[in-house]
This record gives sequence, structure tokens and C-alpha cells, in this order.
Amino acid sequence: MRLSRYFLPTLKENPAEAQVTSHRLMLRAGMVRQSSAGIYSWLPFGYKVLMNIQRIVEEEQDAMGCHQMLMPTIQAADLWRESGRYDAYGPEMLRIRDRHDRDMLYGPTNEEQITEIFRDAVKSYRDVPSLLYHIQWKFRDEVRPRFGVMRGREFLMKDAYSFDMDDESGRISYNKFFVSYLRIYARLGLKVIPMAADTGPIGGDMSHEFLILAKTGESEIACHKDFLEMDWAEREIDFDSDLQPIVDQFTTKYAATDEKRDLEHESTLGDDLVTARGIEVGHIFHFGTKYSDPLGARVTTADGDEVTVSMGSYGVGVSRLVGAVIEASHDDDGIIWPESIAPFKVGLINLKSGDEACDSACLGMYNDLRKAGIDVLMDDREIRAGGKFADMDLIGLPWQLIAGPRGLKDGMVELKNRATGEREDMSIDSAIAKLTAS
Ligand code: P5A
Repeated sequence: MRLSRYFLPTLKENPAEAQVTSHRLMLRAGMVRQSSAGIYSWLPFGYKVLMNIQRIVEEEQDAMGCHQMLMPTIQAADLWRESGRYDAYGPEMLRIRDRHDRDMLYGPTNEEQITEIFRDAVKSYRDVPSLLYHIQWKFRDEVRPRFGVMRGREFLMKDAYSFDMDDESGRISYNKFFVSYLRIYARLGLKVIPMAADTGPIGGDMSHEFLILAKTGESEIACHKDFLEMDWAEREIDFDSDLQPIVDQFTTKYAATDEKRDLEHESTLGDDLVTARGIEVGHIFHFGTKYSDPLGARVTTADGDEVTVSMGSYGVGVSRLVGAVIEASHDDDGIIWPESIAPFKVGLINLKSGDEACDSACLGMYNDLRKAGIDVLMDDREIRAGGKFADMDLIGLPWQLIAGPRGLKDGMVELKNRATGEREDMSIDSAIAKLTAS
């Protein structure tokens, strides 16, 4: 992509409305614009990141045997009356009336809807367990939407649902999601801590939140210091194997969100205790028959008996993650994207756009990189070099390939790593080779 033809409205000044770094940087880097309180438009640069995160979530959910589908944003109120949540949900639910005076709502979550679909389609134990997910916009009329996309009113969530014959098998499904989530966050370059959590309006008796530590986090958390050193390397997982030992590795040490903290236990931990602030990037629940019972989701067993299915639901805050990754990965100059979700891998800076030799050398590199399948953003704008450097640092692409007339005379360019700040002068060929190999 040529920057001169791209829609990237960067801002030099810090926007006054942004209280946290990620919100400030997302506005400055031309990723989002607020449309009304807690509701955002995603501009091309931000949308690319959002879709890259979505892709990783999809790959990992598919890998654990969860099937993607898509449910609508607007739901009928009657379904929520069946579960008893229509009145219980309160003012966070956006209620709408259609032209026939039917009560509708903009879905804050989809437990009822998926249970209805399952109930009408599945009658036999042969089709259970069943794991389904979708990635869809949700609306929650939050009292205090804030911190940009981190606490929005409209936000993108991956929500998955499990249906099992009994709670024991439900636990196996729960563990699959638990481990799949560890993989998702590791691929996003995030160090995440699973914590026993309250279940709130979703309900149930077993629940974990996945939090990343950040100064601007909304929850005050406490955990054993070992979590900070725990290295969740990406490793192959056989989702059909017993995942309990992996889950235990993360749940036997103390970690708790504010509402679950056990101060008495904490007093025994001494120097091993860490208190910090955290951002919740995922939340999983096992709630058994809370929805399947009132909605009548029953299947026949091998013996011909009928049982009410045991369910769980599993959420990832896809749009919140964009902000969370920035909170975890930035410096004074701007964002530092992990390669896995960077909107472009390379920013190619033409230091003298308009100069024939520079333009043609840059175009050559641009084409070579693109041919090698690398996403490049070439800054070919006719502005001062200082502005190009500042914008490139701000938008945080992993590699900067810098080309000016002086170096190009000898076929040389500079390659800068955004995360480490390391710079290296090298020939055009070696720069291209390094970028295509990394
Ligand atoms: C689990 C999936 C649920 O809704 N039902 C379906 C369950 N859980 S949850 O914890 O309420 O939300 C799941 C994740 O969504 C993100 N999230 C938000 N992101 C941005 N703005 C919001 N207002 C918001 N509310 C929730 C969080 O990452 C949460 O973990």
C-alpha cells in the first residue's frame, strides 16, 4: 500500500478526550473515530488489526473443534422472556420496538439464541458434545463507556457455546476453551493470567476471567508472583487428550480479581504476592442447565432416557483486545505491534519522494517485498523526513526500511526494528532477504 493513497488520518496532538494510552494512540494513529459515546468507526488501519486478531481467534477456535457460525445482532425479546433474563438484564440492554410493536433487543450476548437453535436441531446424544461460536457485534448500554474501545457500548465479541450430556463432559469442553484461550493470547504476544471470577448476569458455578496486567486496567487483582514468570510458549496441543493437567498448572496458584480476593490467604503469601491492575480480555463460564432447562434443550441418551444438556459460554473481547495489546506494547513514540497482528509487516520510508532515483529504488523494493507475500506500507508522501519518521514510529509497524539518496547511491538502506530500536545499514538485497526470511 502506498501511504499517499491510503486513508490514514494521523494526529500530531494528543486528543483531549483520551484518558488512557491505547485510546490516545488509536486516535492518533488513525485507527478509530468515535461516532457517539462508546460507539466507534474502524478506519482501514484499525480495521486491519481487528481482522488480524479475529483471524487468530478463528484459527484457534477451529483448531479445538469449535464450529463457526453467525447469529444476528437483533433478537426477539420473547426468547429472553423464556429464560427469565429479559427483566433481569436491566438498563444495559438496548430495547427496541419494531413496526408491529414487537419487543426486540440488540444482543448483549447470545446464550438464549444459541440454545433455541440447538434445541430445535439436536435431539440425540449422538450429536453431543457440540461446540459453536460466532464473532458478532454486541451492544451493552454501559453506565460509563470509557477508555475508547476497551469499554465500548458497541463492541466485537467472540462468543462460543458448549452443549454436553452432563457436567462432567461439560468440564472437558470448558478445559478445551481454557487451553485454546491460552494459545490465543500467547499468539497475540500477551501474558495473560486466568483468574477465578464471579459470574454476574451470565450465571453458573464455574468461571475464569483472563486478564493482562496493565497500569490502566479496570480491575484491581492479586496473584502469586510465579504468574509473572510463567512462560506459555506456543506448543502443540492435542485437544482430545486430558487437558486437566495444563488447566491445573494455571489454577492451583493464587490469582483473584477484586471481587474474589481472599485477604486472609494473601496475608500468608508474603513476598510472593503481587497486586496490580488488569484488563479482562476473556471470560469463560460453565452454567449447566441455567438456559437449557427453561428453554427445554433436551436430548435422548443411549438408553432412551431424556436429559437436559449441560452448557457453558466462552467470550473473547475482540475489539477490546486491540486496545489491550497497545496497553501492553508501546513506548513514548507510539505503538509497537506484535508481528502476528501488525497491519503491515514493513514500513518503507522513501526519504526523498519526488527524486527519481529514490522513487524507483523504493518502488523496486516495494514490488520485491510484495512479490514475496509481505504486506508493506510505503511512505511516498512528499513531506519532510522528520514527519515520516514520527508517523512510522507512531503507527508501530514491526520493521522500518529506510531509503534515502545518500545510501541508495551505493545500493544501501537502513533497517530498523521498531521493538528493539536496533538499526542496521545493509544492501538492498540483504534487507529484502532478511525481511522475507524473518
Ligand atoms: C461469554 C460469551 C459473556 O458475555 N456470554 C457469551 C459470556 N461474557 S462477558 O464477560 O460479559 O464478555 C466477554 C468478553 O467481552 C469483552 N467485553 C467488552 N469489550 C468491550 N467493551 C465492553 N463494554 C465489553 N464488555 C465485555 C470482555 O473482554 C469480556 O471478557
